Amino acid sequence: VSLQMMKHAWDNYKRYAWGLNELKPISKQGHSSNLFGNIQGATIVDALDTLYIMEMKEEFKEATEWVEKNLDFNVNAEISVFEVNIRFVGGLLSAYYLSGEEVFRKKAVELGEKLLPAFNTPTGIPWALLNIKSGIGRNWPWASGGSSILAEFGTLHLEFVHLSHLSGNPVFAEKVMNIRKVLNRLDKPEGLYPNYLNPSSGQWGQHHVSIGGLGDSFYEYLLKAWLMSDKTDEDGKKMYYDAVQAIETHLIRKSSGGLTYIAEWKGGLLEHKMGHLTCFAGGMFALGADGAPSDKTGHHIELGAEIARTCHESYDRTRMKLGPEAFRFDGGVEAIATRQNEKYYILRPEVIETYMYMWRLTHDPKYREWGWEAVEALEKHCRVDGGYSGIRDVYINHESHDDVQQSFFLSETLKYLYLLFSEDDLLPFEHWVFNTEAHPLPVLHKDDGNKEENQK
Ligand code: DMJ
Repeated sequence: VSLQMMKHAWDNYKRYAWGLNELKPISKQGHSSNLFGNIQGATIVDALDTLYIMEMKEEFKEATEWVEKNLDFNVNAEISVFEVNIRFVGGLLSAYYLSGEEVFRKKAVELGEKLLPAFNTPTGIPWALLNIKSGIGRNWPWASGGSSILAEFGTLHLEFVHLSHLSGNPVFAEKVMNIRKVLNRLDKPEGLYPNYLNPSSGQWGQHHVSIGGLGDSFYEYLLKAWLMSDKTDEDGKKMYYDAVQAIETHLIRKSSGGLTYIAEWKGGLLEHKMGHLTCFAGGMFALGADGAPSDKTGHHIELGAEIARTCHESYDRTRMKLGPEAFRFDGGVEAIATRQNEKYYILRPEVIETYMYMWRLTHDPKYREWGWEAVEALEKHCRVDGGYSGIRDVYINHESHDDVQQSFFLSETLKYLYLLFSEDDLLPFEHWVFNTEAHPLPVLHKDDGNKEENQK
C-alpha cells in the first residue's frame, strides 16, 4: 500500500511541480519553501532513496537524470544549514550508498563544501542561515539572544562524518567534532542541554529544554553517531545516556490517566505539552536500549513502548485519527490539543517512525495495527486528486487542507510505513542508521578502513 501511496505522491509532484521544491496538491502547482533558498528539487532529492528501496526503477532513473542535469548549488541563496543538510546532503549520500552512482557522491561533497562557511564563527558553532554564494551567515532573528539552535547545529554530525569518509577530506568531521568539544566544555543546568547557544560568546541563551522542536534530533544524533561508528564513539555514547538520564529525571512524567509523556522545561518549570515532533523519541529510546547499562535495557524498551502508546492515544483521541502538532496534559485533558493553532497535522512521520522501531525491536503486532490505522486515516483525509495534503484541524469532521505535500512525507512517512510492513532484513539496523530525515547511512565498520587500506 505504501508503494501505491508513493506512486500517487510522486506522480502528482512530477505532473504539477517537477523540479520545484514541493507540490501544492490542491492548487496543483509548485510550492517553494524559503528553507532551501532557490536551491530547487527538494522533493526529488528527498525521495531518491525511497524510490530506490521501493524498487520504483523508472522513477529513480528520471530522478537521477534530473539531479545530473539540473541540481545546481551555484545559486545566490540564503538557506537553512540544517534543512539543506538533512534533506539534500542526507538524500544524496543515501542515494549514493544505495545505488553506487558517482553523481550523488560528487554532488553531496560539492554541497558540503558550500556549507563550510557557516562554521566561521568565534566558537565554530555554525550559523543557522547561510548565503551559499557570499558565504555570509546569520541566525534566525527570533532565536534567543542571537543564538544558534541545538537541534540545528547538533544535527550535522552523521552527514559530515560521511562527507569526510567519502571525500578523504577531514575538514567536515573536524567541524562537527569541534561542536562536541564546545558542548562538553559548557556547564549544563541539571545536566540538560538548553535549545539556544550563542555562537559568538559560546554561552547558552534562554534555558529552554525540549525533546521536540529545537532540541529533538541533537539527542538522536548522539546515539546514532555512536551506532554509526560501529560503537566506537564512546564520547557520543556517554553524552547520549547522560542526557537521557537527565531527561528522565526532569522532563518525563506520567499523567493521572497513566500516560507517560515528555514535557518541556523552561528554567526549571515544566510546560505539560508534548509535540508531534517529540514522538520520535519512543523509537530513539528503544533503539538505544541495547547500549544502556545492562540493568536498564528493558527499561529503555519499556520507555519507548510507553511513548509509542501515548502518541497513539494522541491520534486516537482525534476525529480524524491523525495526531495534532502538539497535545497537552493539563487543565483536565490528556493527549489532546487545546489550542486552535496546535490542531494541525502536516503529514509528519514521527509517530509512524516510532511504530517502525518498536515493531523491529519487539515484534509486538500492535505496532503494525497502529501503523495500519494511520494508513487508513491518511487515505481518507489527506489523499486528494493532486497528491497528499496536510490538515488544519484534526478534531473536526470536515477536512480543511493546507495544500502542501511536504517533502518529508516521501522521504520519511512513506518510507517508515514501507519498512514497518517489510521484513527486518531490508536495511537491517546492524548495517544502517537513518538520518533525521530517514535517509539511511551505512555503519562505518571498524575494519572498513583496513579493507580500503588493503585494497590500496
Ligand atoms: C523532518 O524534516 C525531520 O524529521 C526533522 O528532524 C523534523 N521535522 C521534519 C518532519 O516532521
